[in-house]
Amino acid sequence: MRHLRLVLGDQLHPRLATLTDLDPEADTVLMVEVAEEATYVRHHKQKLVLVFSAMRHFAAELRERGVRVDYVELEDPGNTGSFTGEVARAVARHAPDRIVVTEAGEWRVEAMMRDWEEAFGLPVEIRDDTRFLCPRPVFARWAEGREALRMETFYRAMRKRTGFLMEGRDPVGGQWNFDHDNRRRLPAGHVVPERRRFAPDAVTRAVMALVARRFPDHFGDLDGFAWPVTRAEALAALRHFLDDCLPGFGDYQDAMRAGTPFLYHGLIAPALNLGLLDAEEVCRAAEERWREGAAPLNAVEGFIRQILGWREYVRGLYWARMPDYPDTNALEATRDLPWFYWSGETAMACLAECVRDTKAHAHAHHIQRLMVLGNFALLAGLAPAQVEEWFLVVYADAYEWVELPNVHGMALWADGGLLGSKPYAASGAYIDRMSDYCRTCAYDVKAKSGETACPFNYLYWNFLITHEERLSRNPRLAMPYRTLAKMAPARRAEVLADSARFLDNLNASEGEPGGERA
Ligand code: DLZ
Ligand code: SF4
Repeated sequence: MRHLRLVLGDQLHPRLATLTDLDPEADTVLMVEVAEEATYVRHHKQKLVLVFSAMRHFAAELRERGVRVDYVELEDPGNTGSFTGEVARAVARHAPDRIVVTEAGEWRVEAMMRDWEEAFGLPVEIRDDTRFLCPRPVFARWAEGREALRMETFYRAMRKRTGFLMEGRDPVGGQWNFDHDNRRRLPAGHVVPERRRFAPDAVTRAVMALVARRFPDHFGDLDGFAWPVTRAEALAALRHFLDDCLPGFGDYQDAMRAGTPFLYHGLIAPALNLGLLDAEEVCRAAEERWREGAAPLNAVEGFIRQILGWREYVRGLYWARMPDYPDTNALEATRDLPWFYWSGETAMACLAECVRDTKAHAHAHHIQRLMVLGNFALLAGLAPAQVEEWFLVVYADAYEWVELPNVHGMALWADGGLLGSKPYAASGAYIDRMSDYCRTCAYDVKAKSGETACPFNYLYWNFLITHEERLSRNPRLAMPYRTLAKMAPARRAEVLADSARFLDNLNASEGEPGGERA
C-alpha cells in the first residue's frame, strides 16, 4: 500500500495521527504552501512567516528521520494555490492507494477534505486529531441536551477525565478554581521577565523575504519576528514560561501595562496551535512544577484551566455548532469596524496600545483582547463578522476553531449566551483598575459625561440601555440593571446623547476629545 499523507500547516506534531503508521519505504508525506490559505483572510505578516517557516523546518526534520517528503513551496512552478489543487497534482505524481489526513482545525478545510474521495476516486482516511484532550464525539456527548454549554462544568469533567490536579475524585487544594486570586494589578516598578526571543535563522529569513515581497499589504510588522518555529525552540519557550513566568502568571494574569505586552504570559499558544507543543505535555509540565513546589496552585490551576478547560471547550463548541455558529447576531450589531483597529490611530490610549502591541508582535494577551479590543467592539455594536475576521487576521495563534467561539461567543455575545452567561461589558473603571493606560490618555476615566469623558463610561450604560429588554432579566447583570433603574431620566438622556455623538463620529473624526484626530 502506498499512502499519501498530507500534513497541514497547523499539524506540525511529531506524533500526529497522520504519521503514526508511516512506512518510509512506500509512503510520501505531502506538505504544501498555498496562496489560498495565506489570503482567505489577510493574515498578519508574522503569522505567515511563522506558519511557512515552521512547515519548512518540520519537513526538514521528517527528512532527517528518513521520511520521504514532497514539499511544495509557495513559488514553485505549477503551484495551483489550493489544497485541493495540490493534492490533485500530488496524486498524479505519486499514484497512491490511499490518502491519509488528520481532521482539520477549520470547518472550511475539512469540507474540502470530504470532497476528495469522490474527486480523486481514492479512499481518504480522516483521522481523529489526538493532540486534543477531548475528542470531538466526547464533547458532542457532553453537550447533548444542554441548553447552555458552560465551560466550568466542562472543565471539571475534563479534570476528572484526565486526572490533572486531582486527588482521587477531588480537586487538589479543595477547590476547582482559584480565579479570584488572579486579578492583581501590577505594582508600580514591578519588573517582569524578559520575553524569550528566537532569532530568525536562514530558513526564517528566507520566508521573511518571501512574505515581504508577496504580501506587502498585509497587516503587521515583520521586523522583530521572534516566535519559536521548531519543536526544540517551542520546548525552550515552554521551559522559559515554566521557570520564569508561571510562578507570577496567576497573580498578574489579568494585568496590563503600557509598553509591556508580554508580562507573565506563556507566549506558547502560537506553538501549541501549530502542533509544535501539545496540550497534554504542557499541562503535565505545569502540574509537575506545582508538585515540586516551584509554582503556586493558583498559577498552575489558572494555566491548566486555560488549556484543559477553555481551549478544549472552545474547540468542542466550534465543532458541535459549525457551520451555523457564526450566523447569529443576538445583539443585532451592525456598525463597521473602525479604521483604528488597523492603524492604532485613536486618542483612546488603551485601544491604541493594544493595537500597537498586536501590530508589532501578532500578539496581545487575553485581557487586552477581551476587555479592551473585544469590550469596545461589544459596546460600540461592531458587526460580529468584521470583528471576527480582524481577530483571525491579526494574532499568530488564531485559527477559526479557537478564534470564533472566543470572539463570537465570549467577547461579542453574538450567540445569545450559548457560551457565556453574560456579555463581558465593562466601563473605563475596569481598564483603569487593571492597567496604567488611563494615565496617558486624552480622555478622563473618572469623568462620566461630556466630550472628554472616557468613552467606555457612557458606552457601557448606553449598551445596557440599548439591550435592556434582552438583558435586564439576566441574573448576572442584576446589579448594573438595579443601578440603571435608579438613573435619573436626565442622566439617561445624557448617556444616550454622548454615545450617539461618539458613535456617529467613530469613523470620521473618531469622536476624539474636541473632535480632533489623534
Ligand atoms: C494558516 C496557514 C497558512 C497561512 N498557510 C498554509 C499553507 O500554505 N499550507 C498549509 O498546509 N497550511 C497553511 N495554514 C494553516 C491552514 O490554514 C490550517 O491548516 C487551517 O486553517 C486549519 O484547518
Ligand atoms: Fe481607555 Fe478610557 Fe482609560 Fe482612555 S480613559 S485609556 S479610553 S479606559
